[in-house]
Amino acid sequence: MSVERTFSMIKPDAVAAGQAGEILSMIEQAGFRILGLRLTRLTDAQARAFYEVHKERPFYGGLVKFMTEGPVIVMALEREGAITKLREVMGATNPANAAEGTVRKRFAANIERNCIHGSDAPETAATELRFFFSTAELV
Ligand code: 3AN
Repeated sequence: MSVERTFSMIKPDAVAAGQAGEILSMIEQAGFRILGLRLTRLTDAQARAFYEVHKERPFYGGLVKFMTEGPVIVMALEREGAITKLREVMGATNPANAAEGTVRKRFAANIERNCIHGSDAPETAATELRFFFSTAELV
């Protein structure tokens, strides 16, 4: 397995509930190095662009509304096999199906308000990292 980078975002539900510290701690304890981290609030246009792949899905409007309701924390992360490992730490999209000890099992309310985002493939990781971070700021 090679060292790779992935993108993650702590979503508005978890930031508002004061769960960001515990989620970050779970990420660090899983061996990730934090290369970049910022609190920001997505605009409607940013949320629409970020989730463009879901634009035909019935939940798209609700998802955009949720993702813009409050601040998020965006992160650039690095470790061996980062993309797969982060998805393990996150747990299944629907928290009802998430394994014990995962972020979504511990904190997520439902399939939409599910606390955390993580890139699902190398191409999306590269695109999503570029969406939020410049190469120069990732050290
Ligand atoms: P993941 O975040 O696990 O990669 P995706 O990419 O299928 O899952 O979905 C992106 C986001 O869209 C999810 N994190 C969740 O907030 C929302 N979402 C996915 N499926 C549904 C659904 N059936 N109903 C409502 N929201 C959904």
